[in-house]
Amino acid sequence: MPALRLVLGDQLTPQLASLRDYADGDLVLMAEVWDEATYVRHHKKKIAFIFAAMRHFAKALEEQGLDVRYVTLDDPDNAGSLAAEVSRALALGGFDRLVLTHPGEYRVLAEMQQWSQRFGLPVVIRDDDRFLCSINQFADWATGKKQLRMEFFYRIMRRRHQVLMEADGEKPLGGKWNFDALNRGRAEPGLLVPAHTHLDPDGLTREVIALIEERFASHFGSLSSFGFAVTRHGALEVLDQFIEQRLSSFGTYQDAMVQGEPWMFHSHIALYLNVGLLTPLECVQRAEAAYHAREDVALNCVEGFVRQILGWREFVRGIYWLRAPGYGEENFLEATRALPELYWTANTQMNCLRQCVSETRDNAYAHHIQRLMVLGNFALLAGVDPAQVNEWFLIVYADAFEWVEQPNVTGMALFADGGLLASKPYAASGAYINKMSDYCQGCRYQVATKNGPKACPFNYLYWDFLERNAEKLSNNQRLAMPYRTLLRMSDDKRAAIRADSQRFLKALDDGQLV
Ligand code: DLZ
Ligand code: SF4
Repeated sequence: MPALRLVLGDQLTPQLASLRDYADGDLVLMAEVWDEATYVRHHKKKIAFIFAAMRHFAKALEEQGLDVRYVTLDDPDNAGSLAAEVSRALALGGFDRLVLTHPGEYRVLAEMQQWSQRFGLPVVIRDDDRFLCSINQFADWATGKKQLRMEFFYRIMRRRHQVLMEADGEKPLGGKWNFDALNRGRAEPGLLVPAHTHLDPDGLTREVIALIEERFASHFGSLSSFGFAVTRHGALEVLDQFIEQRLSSFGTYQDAMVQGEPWMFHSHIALYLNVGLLTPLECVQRAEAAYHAREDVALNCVEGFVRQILGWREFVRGIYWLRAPGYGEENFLEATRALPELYWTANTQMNCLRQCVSETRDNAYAHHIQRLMVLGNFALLAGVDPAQVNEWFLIVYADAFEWVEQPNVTGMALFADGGLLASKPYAASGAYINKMSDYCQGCRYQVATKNGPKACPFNYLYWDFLERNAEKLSNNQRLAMPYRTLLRMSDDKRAAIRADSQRFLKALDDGQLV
C-alpha cells in the first residue's frame, strides 16, 4: 500500500530520509501554511525564501518522476496548518502509513507524535540524517558532563569524518585544532570586500514575492532586492563563489564589522544548509579541497569555516534537543526587560545597533559578530527577557530555526542557561565594538568616554551588568579579572555607573530616542 510522505519547508533535500524509499503510488505532500508562517511573525524575506525554495524543490521532485501534492498559500482550499493538510491528503484515500523526517523544532515533533492516534494509521518519524551527529550520539557524548564544550566535541567530529587531519588520522593538520588567534583581524580602511552573490529571482520566485507582499504586509523586513538562491543549483553557486572569492580572507576577518558592508567575507550559506539545499559534509569537503589545491587559502581560514559547520552547527543542534522543550525560556540571570522597540525600528543613536538592525531588516541577514557582540550583547547588558530575544532572532534571520537559534541566543548570547554552552557571558563594553568595527566613528556617543551623557552606553552598561549579576557571576573564573577591577573602583565611580545605567535604561523603557 502507498505511503504519504510529508516534506517540510526546511527539508528540501532529495536524499531526505522520508523520501529515500519512495515507490510508485506514493505521494509527497508539501504545503505552504499560514500557521508555520505566523507562529512567529517571520521576516518577509525569510518566508519568501522558504516558499520559493519549496516550490522549486517540488518542481525538481516532479521532474524526477515523483508524485507531489503541492498546496500553495493562496489555494482556496488551503487548510492552514500542517496537520490539517495531512488530514486533507489522507482523505484522498489509499494510504497505509505516513512517513516523516524528524523536524527541526520541538513543537512540530510534539504534534507529529500525536498524528498516529489522530489519523489512525502508522506514523514513521525517521532520524534526520542530514546532520552529521545524531541526537542520540550527541546525548551519549553529553551524558555525565557538567559543562558541554564545543571544542572537545569538534575534535571528535574532525576525527570521525577525517577532516583536516594529518596522515596518521589522529593529529590535526598544522598541529593545532583551532587557529582562532589568527582570526581577529580588524578591517582596515580601503579593504576590498567582493560583491556578494545576488541571484535575480525567476518567474516562480517573483510570484512568491508578490504573494508575500500581499499576505504578510505587516511583517517585519524588506522584500526589495531579493537575491537569495532558491534551488540547489543556485546554492552551490553561492558556495562556490564563497570558496573562490572569500574563503582566503574568511578566517582573518571573521570578527570584523564594517559600516555599509553587511556581507563581509562570510559564506552566506547557513540558510541553504538549514533548509537542506546544501549538505554539511559537501561544504566542508569543498573548503578542504580548496586548501589543498590553492596557495592563497591558509589553514586558519579553512579551519574556521570547518569549525562552524562540523563543530558549532552540529553541537548547537545537539544541545537544543538535549534541552527541548523550554530551552528558549531558560532565564538564569532573571532578565525581565521587554525587547526595546529599536530592535524593530533601528531608531537609535547608537550607530552599531542602528547599522545592525537596518541591515537585518533589509537582508534577513547579519553576520555572527553583529548578532553576538552588538545585538546579543546589548540585550544581555540591558537585561532583556531571553524569551523575547529568542523570538526576535527566530523572526528576523532567514537561516533561523529553533534548533540553531535557541542555543545561539539562550546559551551563547544571553548566558540564560547558566553556562551549559558557554563558559562565560559574552559581555563586552564599547572598546570591543570599536576594536572590531568602524561603527564608533559615525556615532553620537563617544566610545572612549566612560560616564555621562556622551559616554558610549555599552561602557557603563557593561559594569552595571557585572554589578547587578554579581551574585550569579562573580564566582566564574573567567570573570575574575573584571570583577577585581570592579571591586577596585571608587564608590563615586560605581555610583556614576549605576546612575548612568538607570537613566539610560529608563529612557529605553520609556521609548525615548537613545
Ligand atoms: C519556517 C517555515 C515557514 C515560514 N513556512 C512553512 C510552510 O509553509 N510549510 C512548511 O512545511 N514549513 C514551513 N516552515 C518550516 C517549518 O516551520 C519547519 O519545518 C519548522 O520550523 C521545523 O524546523
Ligand atoms: Fe556602538 Fe558605543 Fe561605538 Fe556608538 S560608541 S557605535 S554605541 S559601541
